[in-house]
Amino acid sequence: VIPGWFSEISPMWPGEAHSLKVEKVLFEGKSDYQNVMVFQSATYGKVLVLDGVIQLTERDECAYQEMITHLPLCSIPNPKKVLVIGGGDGGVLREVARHSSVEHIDICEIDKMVVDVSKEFFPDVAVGYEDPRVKLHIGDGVAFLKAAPEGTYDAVIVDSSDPIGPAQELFEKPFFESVAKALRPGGVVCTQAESIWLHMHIIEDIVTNCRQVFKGSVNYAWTTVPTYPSGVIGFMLCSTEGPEVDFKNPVNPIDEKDDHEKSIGPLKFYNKEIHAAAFCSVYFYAPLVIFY
Ligand code: AAT
Repeated sequence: VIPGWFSEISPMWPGEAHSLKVEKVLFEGKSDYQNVMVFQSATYGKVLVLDGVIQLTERDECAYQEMITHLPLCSIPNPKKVLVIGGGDGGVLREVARHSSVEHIDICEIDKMVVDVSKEFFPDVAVGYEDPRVKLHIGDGVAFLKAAPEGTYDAVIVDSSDPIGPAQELFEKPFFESVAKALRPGGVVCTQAESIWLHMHIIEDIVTNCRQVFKGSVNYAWTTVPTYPSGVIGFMLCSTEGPEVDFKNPVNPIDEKDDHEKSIGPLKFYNKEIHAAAFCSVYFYAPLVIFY
């Protein structure tokens, strides 16, 4: 550990630790679920850390939040009802709000401290909560989905932390079964699905489970986020049986004319080329071929 630097050390990425220079620690707290920390970094703006793991930085959060949201929502026409699991910082809400067709957004975040801290330290992210379509539920996403009425949502976005800690069940088969039930026919889910460089075993399990549960399409996409472990993060995109969803060819572009009125600023990362590119396979890394 280098004094004055934050190093992200975890058994989920043994033998490596990305480090950021700390200018100032702004918040440290312990919620019922996890340790919560915010610091000002020298080069990535403010950083939100849960149990020692970086959840977002001001500089590169756009790459993650835009991709996890627009990969599913731009793949179906007229999404109306959207559910976000996790994502208490509000960044995914901000991105969902760009879609004018959306009428209602439920979010179920387990930890109220994440919501409060984001509102205090990350106003450009928590701005997502200002949209009147948003309804916040504080609770466990697993229980929320079990109780959700069948066939309700057009899209479910699982913006979850890593599977060590409160998010563990969000990576397991019973959870995917509840997601499938809560979706309408031809509805879509996008889940945070870890790194192709570090977590092939986790990804393989997710793919196996999703192939059994989701009877529409099952695809893996990935993008770059420099402050996530290995600088890469992936997403599992699946649809339920119903109108066919071709994730690689987005049918529902974002009308950026609307963004100004919603005061959420322009897109910084997502566009339709990067959407299609996110699904390309990495042939030099043999195990990835299983996806195609
Ligand atoms: N938006 C980018 C940051 C995240 S946030 C992940 C969120 O999931 C956290 O706020 C955490 O409190 C919440 N969470 C964890 N478990 C549950 C649960 N069971 N139900 C509801 N919410 C939950 C993602 C960071 C990815 C990190 C990659 N290394």
